[in-house]
Amino acid sequence: MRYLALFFVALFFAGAAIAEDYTLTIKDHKFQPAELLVPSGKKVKITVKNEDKTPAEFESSDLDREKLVQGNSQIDIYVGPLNAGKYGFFDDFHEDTTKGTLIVK
Ligand SMILES: [Cu+2]
Repeated sequence: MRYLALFFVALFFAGAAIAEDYTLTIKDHKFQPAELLVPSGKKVKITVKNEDKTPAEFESSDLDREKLVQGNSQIDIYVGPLNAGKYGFFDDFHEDTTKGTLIVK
């Protein structure tokens, strides 16, 4: 019985460590959604799907991330646990049109 309780405690902490999944799509050189809402204090996995034919580079100095996304492909980015606030990001290859904000609440 005691071991069973320990098992559930371990399961609980394992669950807390698993990242929540979010998707960010790049289409026609725009991020969809332009504002992505994620929870504070949690590890977050963001899949960046590039539906354009041209490569993009997901970049954020706020999040300290920079990663190439080839055309018609996707990458995963892990961030957090983050404090509540707003974190800007953009496509370094199309900085004028392709930008967004990660809103952490
Ligand atoms: Cu860059």
